[in-house]
Amino acid sequence: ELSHQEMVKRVRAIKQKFGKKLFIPGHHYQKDEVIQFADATGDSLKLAQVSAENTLAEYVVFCGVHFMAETADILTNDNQKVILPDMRAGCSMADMATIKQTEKSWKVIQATFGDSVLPLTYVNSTAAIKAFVGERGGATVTSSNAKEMVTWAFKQKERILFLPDQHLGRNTAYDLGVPLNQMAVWNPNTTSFEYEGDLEQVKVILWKGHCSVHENFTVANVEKIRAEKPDMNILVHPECSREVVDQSDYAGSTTYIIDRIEQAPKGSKWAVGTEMNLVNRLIKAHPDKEIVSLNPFMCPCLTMNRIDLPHLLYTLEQLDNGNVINQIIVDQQTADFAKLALQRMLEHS
Ligand code: CIZ
Ligand code: SF4
Repeated sequence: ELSHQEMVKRVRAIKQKFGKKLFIPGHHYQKDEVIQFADATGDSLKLAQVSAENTLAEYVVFCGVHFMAETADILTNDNQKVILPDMRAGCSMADMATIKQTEKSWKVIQATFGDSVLPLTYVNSTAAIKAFVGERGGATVTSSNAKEMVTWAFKQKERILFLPDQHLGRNTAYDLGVPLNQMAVWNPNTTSFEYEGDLEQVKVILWKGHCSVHENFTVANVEKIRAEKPDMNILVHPECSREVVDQSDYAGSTTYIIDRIEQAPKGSKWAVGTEMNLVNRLIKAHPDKEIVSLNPFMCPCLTMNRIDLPHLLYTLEQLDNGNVINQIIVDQQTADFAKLALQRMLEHS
Protein backbone atom coordinates (compact mmCIF):
# COMPACT_ATOMS: atom_id res chain seq x y z
CA GLU A 1 0.00 0.00 0.00
CA LEU A 2 1.59 3.26 -1.17
CA SER A 3 1.11 6.50 0.69
CA HIS A 4 -0.54 9.43 -1.05
CA GLN A 5 2.79 11.22 -1.16
CA GLU A 6 4.55 8.23 -2.67
CA MET A 7 1.88 7.99 -5.39
CA VAL A 8 2.21 11.69 -6.17
CA LYS A 9 5.98 11.28 -6.47
CA ARG A 10 5.64 8.35 -8.86
CA VAL A 11 3.13 10.06 -11.11
CA ARG A 12 5.41 13.10 -11.30
CA ALA A 13 8.40 10.98 -12.18
CA ILE A 14 6.57 9.17 -14.99
CA LYS A 15 5.19 12.44 -16.36
CA GLN A 16 8.67 13.88 -16.42
CA LYS A 17 10.10 10.82 -18.13
CA PHE A 18 7.50 10.81 -20.90
CA GLY A 19 7.53 14.56 -21.44
CA LYS A 20 5.46 15.71 -24.40
CA LYS A 21 4.76 12.12 -25.45
CA LEU A 22 2.20 12.01 -22.65
CA PHE A 23 -0.76 14.36 -22.35
CA ILE A 24 -3.19 14.33 -19.45
CA PRO A 25 -6.46 16.22 -19.97
CA GLY A 26 -8.54 16.66 -16.80
CA HIS A 27 -12.25 17.45 -16.74
CA HIS A 28 -13.51 20.16 -14.37
CA TYR A 29 -15.40 17.54 -12.35
CA GLN A 30 -12.29 15.50 -11.53
CA LYS A 31 -10.94 15.20 -8.00
CA ASP A 32 -8.14 17.51 -6.82
CA GLU A 33 -5.81 14.53 -6.42
CA VAL A 34 -6.15 13.93 -10.18
CA ILE A 35 -6.58 17.46 -11.51
CA GLN A 36 -3.19 18.48 -10.02
CA PHE A 37 -1.57 16.42 -12.80
CA ALA A 38 -3.69 17.73 -15.66
CA ASP A 39 -1.82 19.33 -18.56
CA ALA A 40 -5.09 21.01 -19.50
CA THR A 41 -8.40 21.40 -17.74
CA GLY A 42 -11.70 22.07 -19.43
CA ASP A 43 -15.09 20.82 -20.44
CA SER A 44 -15.47 17.70 -22.54
CA LEU A 45 -15.22 19.38 -25.92
CA LYS A 46 -12.28 21.62 -25.11
CA LEU A 47 -10.37 18.62 -23.77
CA ALA A 48 -10.98 16.60 -26.92
CA GLN A 49 -9.86 19.53 -29.05
CA VAL A 50 -6.65 20.18 -27.12
CA SER A 51 -5.86 16.46 -27.21
CA ALA A 52 -6.13 16.58 -31.00
CA GLU A 53 -3.97 19.70 -31.18
CA ASN A 54 -1.26 18.03 -29.10
CA THR A 55 -0.01 15.88 -31.96
CA LEU A 56 3.26 15.22 -30.13
CA ALA A 57 1.32 13.31 -27.50
CA GLU A 58 1.45 9.64 -28.33
CA TYR A 59 -0.53 8.82 -25.20
CA VAL A 60 -3.55 10.79 -24.07
CA VAL A 61 -4.48 9.64 -20.56
CA PHE A 62 -7.98 11.07 -20.34
CA CYS A 63 -9.17 11.97 -16.84
CA GLY A 64 -12.88 12.20 -17.46
CA VAL A 65 -15.58 9.73 -18.45
CA HIS A 66 -15.88 7.18 -21.27
CA PHE A 67 -17.78 9.28 -23.83
CA MET A 68 -15.18 12.05 -23.50
CA ALA A 69 -12.35 9.61 -24.16
CA GLU A 70 -14.26 8.35 -27.22
CA THR A 71 -14.58 11.89 -28.56
CA ALA A 72 -10.85 12.39 -27.98
CA ASP A 73 -10.13 9.18 -29.92
CA ILE A 74 -12.34 10.38 -32.79
CA LEU A 75 -10.61 13.77 -33.00
CA THR A 76 -6.98 12.66 -32.46
CA ASN A 77 -4.86 11.11 -35.20
CA ASP A 78 -4.13 7.42 -35.80
CA ASN A 79 -0.80 7.54 -34.00
CA GLN A 80 -2.31 8.77 -30.76
CA LYS A 81 -3.65 6.36 -28.18
CA VAL A 82 -6.39 7.48 -25.82
CA ILE A 83 -6.44 5.77 -22.44
CA LEU A 84 -9.11 5.90 -19.71
CA PRO A 85 -7.58 5.21 -16.26
CA ASP A 86 -10.68 3.29 -15.12
CA MET A 87 -12.96 1.61 -17.64
CA ARG A 88 -15.87 1.88 -15.18
CA ALA A 89 -15.83 5.67 -15.48
CA GLY A 90 -19.02 5.96 -17.51
CA CYS A 91 -21.81 8.52 -17.58
CA SER A 92 -25.30 7.56 -16.46
CA MET A 93 -26.79 10.13 -18.85
CA ALA A 94 -24.94 8.76 -21.88
CA ASP A 95 -26.05 5.27 -20.87
CA MET A 96 -29.70 6.39 -21.04
CA ALA A 97 -29.55 6.34 -24.85
CA THR A 98 -28.25 3.07 -26.27
CA ILE A 99 -27.87 2.67 -30.01
CA LYS A 100 -30.44 -0.17 -30.05
CA GLN A 101 -33.04 1.99 -28.31
CA THR A 102 -32.26 4.89 -30.59
CA GLU A 103 -32.67 2.87 -33.80
CA LYS A 104 -35.94 1.43 -32.54
CA SER A 105 -37.18 4.84 -31.39
CA TRP A 106 -36.25 6.50 -34.68
CA LYS A 107 -38.55 4.10 -36.56
CA VAL A 108 -41.52 5.15 -34.46
CA ILE A 109 -40.58 8.83 -34.64
CA GLN A 110 -40.31 8.63 -38.43
CA ALA A 111 -43.59 6.75 -38.68
CA THR A 112 -45.19 9.56 -36.65
CA PHE A 113 -43.53 12.62 -38.19
CA GLY A 114 -42.22 11.42 -41.54
CA ASP A 115 -39.05 13.11 -42.70
CA SER A 116 -39.59 16.32 -40.69
CA VAL A 117 -37.20 15.54 -37.79
CA LEU A 118 -33.47 16.32 -37.45
CA PRO A 119 -31.64 14.48 -34.66
CA LEU A 120 -29.25 16.40 -32.40
CA THR A 121 -27.24 14.92 -29.58
CA TYR A 122 -25.58 16.49 -26.58
CA VAL A 123 -21.86 15.61 -26.60
CA ASN A 124 -22.63 13.66 -23.43
CA SER A 125 -23.53 10.58 -25.46
CA THR A 126 -21.75 7.50 -26.80
CA ALA A 127 -19.83 7.58 -30.08
CA ALA A 128 -22.50 5.30 -31.55
CA ILE A 129 -25.20 7.91 -30.89
CA LYS A 130 -23.05 10.68 -32.34
CA ALA A 131 -22.57 8.50 -35.43
CA PHE A 132 -26.32 7.82 -35.67
CA VAL A 133 -26.97 11.55 -35.63
CA GLY A 134 -24.13 12.35 -38.03
CA GLU A 135 -25.31 9.80 -40.56
CA ARG A 136 -28.72 11.47 -40.63
CA GLY A 137 -27.55 15.02 -41.22
CA GLY A 138 -27.64 16.04 -37.55
CA ALA A 139 -25.01 17.43 -35.22
CA THR A 140 -23.69 17.31 -31.70
CA VAL A 141 -24.23 20.20 -29.26
CA THR A 142 -22.60 21.29 -26.03
CA SER A 143 -24.21 23.31 -23.28
CA SER A 144 -22.26 26.35 -24.55
CA ASN A 145 -23.56 26.25 -28.12
CA ALA A 146 -26.92 24.48 -27.72
CA LYS A 147 -28.91 27.60 -28.67
CA GLU A 148 -26.95 28.17 -31.85
CA MET A 149 -27.19 24.52 -32.82
CA VAL A 150 -30.93 24.23 -32.19
CA THR A 151 -31.42 27.40 -34.25
CA TRP A 152 -29.30 25.84 -37.02
CA ALA A 153 -31.33 22.61 -36.82
CA PHE A 154 -34.63 24.45 -37.27
CA LYS A 155 -33.29 25.85 -40.53
CA GLN A 156 -32.93 22.27 -41.80
CA LYS A 157 -36.13 20.66 -40.54
CA GLU A 158 -39.43 21.48 -38.92
CA ARG A 159 -38.72 19.38 -35.83
CA ILE A 160 -35.78 18.19 -33.75
CA LEU A 161 -35.10 15.09 -31.70
CA PHE A 162 -32.82 16.04 -28.80
CA LEU A 163 -30.75 13.25 -27.22
CA PRO A 164 -30.13 12.23 -24.45
CA ASP A 165 -30.70 15.08 -21.92
CA GLN A 166 -34.31 16.21 -21.75
CA HIS A 167 -33.39 19.13 -19.48
CA LEU A 168 -30.76 20.73 -21.70
CA GLY A 169 -33.11 20.19 -24.66
CA ARG A 170 -36.09 21.73 -22.90
CA ASN A 171 -34.17 24.65 -21.40
CA THR A 172 -32.56 25.49 -24.73
CA ALA A 173 -35.76 25.30 -26.78
CA TYR A 174 -37.64 27.28 -24.14
CA ASP A 175 -35.02 30.06 -24.28
CA LEU A 176 -35.47 30.14 -28.05
CA GLY A 177 -39.21 30.70 -27.63
CA VAL A 178 -40.60 27.21 -28.22
CA PRO A 179 -43.58 26.86 -25.88
CA LEU A 180 -43.56 23.93 -23.47
CA ASN A 181 -46.72 22.54 -25.06
CA GLN A 182 -44.79 22.08 -28.31
CA MET A 183 -42.29 19.77 -26.62
CA ALA A 184 -42.96 16.06 -26.20
CA VAL A 185 -40.96 13.68 -24.05
CA TRP A 186 -39.99 10.46 -25.80
CA ASN A 187 -39.75 7.52 -23.41
CA PRO A 188 -37.39 4.96 -24.95
CA ASN A 189 -38.28 2.33 -22.37
CA THR A 190 -41.97 2.28 -23.22
CA THR A 191 -41.31 3.39 -26.85
CA SER A 192 -43.98 6.03 -26.54
CA PHE A 193 -44.48 9.76 -26.27
CA GLU A 194 -45.36 11.34 -22.96
CA TYR A 195 -47.56 14.06 -24.33
CA GLU A 196 -51.13 15.18 -24.08
CA GLY A 197 -52.52 16.76 -27.19
CA ASP A 198 -52.09 16.62 -30.91
CA LEU A 199 -48.56 15.41 -31.82
CA GLU A 200 -48.81 17.42 -35.04
CA GLN A 201 -47.95 20.59 -33.14
CA VAL A 202 -44.80 19.15 -31.54
CA LYS A 203 -41.56 20.91 -32.52
CA VAL A 204 -39.12 19.37 -30.07
CA ILE A 205 -38.90 15.70 -29.11
CA LEU A 206 -37.01 15.31 -25.85
CA TRP A 207 -35.31 12.00 -25.19
CA LYS A 208 -36.14 10.99 -21.62
CA GLY A 209 -32.64 11.11 -20.17
CA HIS A 210 -31.08 13.20 -17.44
CA CYS A 211 -27.94 13.76 -15.41
CA SER A 212 -28.21 12.10 -12.03
CA VAL A 213 -25.94 14.75 -10.51
CA HIS A 214 -27.76 17.85 -11.77
CA GLU A 215 -31.20 16.38 -11.10
CA ASN A 216 -30.31 16.58 -7.40
CA PHE A 217 -30.85 20.33 -7.42
CA THR A 218 -34.47 21.03 -6.61
CA VAL A 219 -36.92 23.89 -6.35
CA ALA A 220 -36.88 23.27 -2.59
CA ASN A 221 -33.12 24.02 -2.57
CA VAL A 222 -33.79 27.30 -4.39
CA GLU A 223 -36.60 28.25 -2.03
CA LYS A 224 -34.46 27.56 1.02
CA ILE A 225 -31.65 29.83 -0.24
CA ARG A 226 -34.16 32.56 -1.18
CA ALA A 227 -35.68 32.43 2.29
CA GLU A 228 -32.42 32.28 4.26
CA LYS A 229 -30.11 34.37 2.08
CA PRO A 230 -32.13 36.63 -0.19
CA ASP A 231 -29.03 38.44 -1.45
CA MET A 232 -27.51 35.29 -2.93
CA ASN A 233 -27.25 34.85 -6.69
CA ILE A 234 -28.32 31.43 -7.86
CA LEU A 235 -26.26 30.04 -10.76
CA VAL A 236 -26.98 26.62 -12.26
CA HIS A 237 -26.06 24.34 -15.16
CA PRO A 238 -28.80 23.79 -17.81
CA GLU A 239 -28.72 20.05 -17.07
CA CYS A 240 -30.90 21.07 -14.10
CA SER A 241 -34.67 20.85 -14.52
CA ARG A 242 -36.71 23.61 -16.20
CA GLU A 243 -38.27 24.58 -12.85
CA VAL A 244 -34.88 25.00 -11.19
CA VAL A 245 -33.43 26.95 -14.13
CA ASP A 246 -36.59 29.08 -14.21
CA GLN A 247 -36.19 30.08 -10.56
CA SER A 248 -32.43 30.67 -10.75
CA ASP A 249 -30.79 33.98 -11.60
CA TYR A 250 -28.32 32.59 -14.13
CA ALA A 251 -27.91 29.34 -16.04
CA GLY A 252 -25.12 28.26 -18.34
CA SER A 253 -22.37 25.82 -19.24
CA THR A 254 -19.42 24.92 -17.04
CA THR A 255 -17.30 27.58 -18.76
CA TYR A 256 -20.06 30.14 -18.23
CA ILE A 257 -20.30 29.23 -14.53
CA ILE A 258 -16.53 29.57 -14.02
CA ASP A 259 -16.40 32.91 -15.90
CA ARG A 260 -19.42 34.27 -14.07
CA ILE A 261 -17.82 33.59 -10.68
CA GLU A 262 -14.44 34.95 -11.80
CA GLN A 263 -15.98 38.18 -13.01
CA ALA A 264 -18.24 38.61 -10.00
CA PRO A 265 -17.47 41.53 -7.67
CA LYS A 266 -15.73 40.97 -4.33
CA GLY A 267 -18.13 40.18 -1.54
CA SER A 268 -20.84 38.90 -3.89
CA LYS A 269 -22.73 35.77 -2.89
CA TRP A 270 -23.35 32.72 -5.02
CA ALA A 271 -25.22 29.45 -4.65
CA VAL A 272 -23.99 27.18 -7.44
CA GLY A 273 -25.86 24.20 -8.87
CA THR A 274 -23.30 21.97 -10.48
CA GLU A 275 -20.88 19.13 -9.74
CA MET A 276 -19.31 19.19 -6.29
CA ASN A 277 -15.59 19.02 -7.14
CA LEU A 278 -15.97 22.06 -9.37
CA VAL A 279 -17.99 23.97 -6.75
CA ASN A 280 -15.38 23.15 -4.09
CA ARG A 281 -12.58 24.41 -6.33
CA LEU A 282 -14.50 27.61 -7.02
CA ILE A 283 -14.91 28.11 -3.27
CA LYS A 284 -11.14 27.67 -2.74
CA ALA A 285 -10.16 29.87 -5.68
CA HIS A 286 -12.40 32.79 -4.62
CA PRO A 287 -12.05 33.38 -0.88
CA ASP A 288 -13.19 36.98 -1.48
CA LYS A 289 -16.67 35.77 -2.50
CA GLU A 290 -19.22 33.75 -0.58
CA ILE A 291 -19.86 30.59 -2.56
CA VAL A 292 -21.95 27.60 -1.49
CA SER A 293 -23.46 24.59 -3.22
CA LEU A 294 -27.13 25.08 -4.07
CA ASN A 295 -27.69 21.69 -2.46
CA PRO A 296 -25.66 21.28 0.75
CA PHE A 297 -25.99 17.49 0.51
CA MET A 298 -24.57 17.49 -2.97
CA CYS A 299 -22.81 14.39 -4.22
CA PRO A 300 -19.94 14.33 -6.70
CA CYS A 301 -20.37 12.64 -10.07
CA LEU A 302 -19.63 9.14 -8.86
CA THR A 303 -18.51 7.73 -12.19
CA MET A 304 -16.17 10.68 -12.85
CA ASN A 305 -14.71 10.10 -9.43
CA ARG A 306 -13.78 6.53 -10.24
CA ILE A 307 -10.72 8.13 -11.80
CA ASP A 308 -8.58 8.56 -8.72
CA LEU A 309 -4.89 8.78 -7.95
CA PRO A 310 -4.35 4.99 -7.63
CA HIS A 311 -6.00 4.37 -11.03
CA LEU A 312 -4.04 7.16 -12.67
CA LEU A 313 -0.79 5.85 -11.23
CA TYR A 314 -1.53 2.26 -12.19
CA THR A 315 -2.26 3.23 -15.79
CA LEU A 316 0.89 5.31 -16.02
CA GLU A 317 3.05 2.56 -14.46
CA GLN A 318 1.70 0.11 -17.00
CA LEU A 319 2.57 2.55 -19.79
CA ASP A 320 6.02 2.91 -18.30
CA ASN A 321 6.36 -0.87 -18.53
CA GLY A 322 5.33 -0.81 -22.18
CA ASN A 323 1.72 -1.94 -21.59
CA VAL A 324 -1.05 0.18 -23.03
CA ILE A 325 -4.07 -0.70 -20.92
CA ASN A 326 -7.63 0.64 -21.10
CA GLN A 327 -7.21 2.06 -24.58
CA ILE A 328 -10.42 3.56 -25.98
CA ILE A 329 -10.85 2.69 -29.64
CA VAL A 330 -13.85 3.82 -31.68
CA ASP A 331 -14.22 1.71 -34.82
CA GLN A 332 -13.55 3.53 -38.09
CA GLN A 333 -17.09 3.63 -39.45
CA THR A 334 -18.56 4.91 -36.19
CA ALA A 335 -15.74 7.44 -35.89
CA ASP A 336 -16.32 8.75 -39.44
CA PHE A 337 -20.03 9.41 -38.93
CA ALA A 338 -19.52 10.76 -35.41
CA LYS A 339 -16.90 13.13 -36.79
CA LEU A 340 -19.48 14.47 -39.26
CA ALA A 341 -21.76 15.35 -36.36
CA LEU A 342 -18.90 16.99 -34.45
CA GLN A 343 -17.68 18.91 -37.51
CA ARG A 344 -21.15 20.29 -38.22
CA MET A 345 -21.18 21.62 -34.68
CA LEU A 346 -17.72 23.16 -35.01
CA GLU A 347 -18.73 24.81 -38.29
CA HIS A 348 -22.04 26.23 -37.11
CA SER A 349 -21.20 27.45 -33.62
O1 CIZ B 1 -22.21 17.41 -16.98
C1 CIZ B 1 -21.23 17.16 -17.67
O2 CIZ B 1 -20.75 16.02 -17.70
C2 CIZ B 1 -20.61 18.18 -18.49
C3 CIZ B 1 -21.00 19.57 -18.32
C4 CIZ B 1 -19.71 17.81 -19.39
C5 CIZ B 1 -19.00 18.68 -20.30
O3 CIZ B 1 -17.93 19.15 -19.96
O4 CIZ B 1 -19.47 18.92 -21.42
FE1 SF4 C 1 -22.70 12.22 -16.86
FE2 SF4 C 1 -23.86 13.92 -15.15
FE3 SF4 C 1 -21.55 12.75 -14.51
FE4 SF4 C 1 -21.66 14.63 -16.41
S1 SF4 C 1 -22.07 14.92 -14.23
S2 SF4 C 1 -20.53 12.69 -16.51
S3 SF4 C 1 -23.66 14.19 -17.36
S4 SF4 C 1 -23.54 11.70 -14.85
